[in-house]
Amino acid sequence: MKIFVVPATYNEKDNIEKFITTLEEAVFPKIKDHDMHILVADDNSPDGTGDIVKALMKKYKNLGINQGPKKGLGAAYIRTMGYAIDKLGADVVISVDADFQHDLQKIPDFVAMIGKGYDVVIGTRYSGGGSIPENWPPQRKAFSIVANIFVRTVFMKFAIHDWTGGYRAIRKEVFLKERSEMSEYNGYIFQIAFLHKAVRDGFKIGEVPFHFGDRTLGNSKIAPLSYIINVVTFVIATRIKELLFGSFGKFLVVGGLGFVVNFIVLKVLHDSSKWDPFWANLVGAGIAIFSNYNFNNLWTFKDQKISGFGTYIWKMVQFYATSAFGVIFIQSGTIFIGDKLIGPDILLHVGPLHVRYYLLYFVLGTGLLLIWNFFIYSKFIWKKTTK
Ligand SMILES: Nc1nc2c(ncn2[C@@H]2O[C@H](COP(=O)(O)OP(=O)(O)OP(=O)(O)O)[C@@H](O)[C@H]2O)c(=O)[nH]1
Ligand SMILES: [Mg+2]
Repeated sequence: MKIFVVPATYNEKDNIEKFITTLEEAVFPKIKDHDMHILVADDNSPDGTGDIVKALMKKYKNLGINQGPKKGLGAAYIRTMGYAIDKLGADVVISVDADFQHDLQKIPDFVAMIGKGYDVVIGTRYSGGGSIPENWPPQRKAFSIVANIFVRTVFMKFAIHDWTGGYRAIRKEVFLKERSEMSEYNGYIFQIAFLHKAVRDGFKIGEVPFHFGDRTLGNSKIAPLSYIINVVTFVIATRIKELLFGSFGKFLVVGGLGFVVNFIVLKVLHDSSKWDPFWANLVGAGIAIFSNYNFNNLWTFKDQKISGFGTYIWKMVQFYATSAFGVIFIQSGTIFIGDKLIGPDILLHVGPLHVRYYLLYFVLGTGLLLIWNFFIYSKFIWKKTTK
């Protein structure tokens, strides 16, 4: 494979020469079966980093530089990885910091993992022997750890241990697939956004634990406060969009349709056919659950569509059972508990509105019911099977 190590540089004149010679003299000789290159992603560093690289290019023929205006770390990676893949025939690109915080001796491990069939290999500081610098002040350590736990939890992707790091090997196919969606993530948020899309698209992610060193030369470019704000906003906004436009949003639409079906059947049977409202509603609810089951199967969870008549019937029985359980124990149960503990008849004055408490229990109970149903549907009835 043709592999390009792509260090991002902005004013790294103190580090870049040693960085390149380390790769060329102490790392690449250990990788026998692949064609190794370096393409520096430099944003016209005013300190002359580019000139140092150009001087070294006379000595190392597998060394190149891709320069452009400073638009942030993500933009630099997209530009330079894109150049390596589009113009220079790279099969794999490896992003790495140029300040020696990423242990270069791990590059053979990244390459080996790609060789084993992983599409993206991430360097991880938080699992299996990885670590962050001992001498970091406690608040920086805490932020780094908490930020990763936060991302893993909000995305519900616990198997990935390092979302924010920048040490990664990426197969060309992944880059080409995700590139068009990456243009808005210019800064450090690029790391989280790219990985999130690769995971979403089912690419196989591997991990290489490493010790994250401290910067000893040159200056840090990261602005901690704006970075924290960006991470939180990106992760939460992405998750909400994913839920609303993803399966949770569809589940709500299907449920809303079920509600309408229930209502119409109740009304028709009661008004026109003079049924007792209890029985009319029972039939309406039964038909609504049937409609929910089928629309969820065909639309909400279509990627896990149930097929085969036996499974279809068996899962439908489970669906009716969990729906009934939810209505009886969770929705009605909430009303029951509220009623017993607080009472149904207290009037709440919200501006011109006079709401009785039992209606609040109903709203709360329905909210809990939705969460229960979605949980059971996505984790059991239409459980995702791994590739
Ligand atoms: N091309 C380019 N490189 C950048 C830019 N910002 C940062 N870098 C490089 O990206 C790498 C990571 O940036 P750092 O400033 O080291 O960030 P950090 O590692 O989180 O912070 P420290 O621990 O203080 O070093 C370094 O090699 C930087 O030179 C940018 O806007 N453009
Ligand atoms: Mg650094």
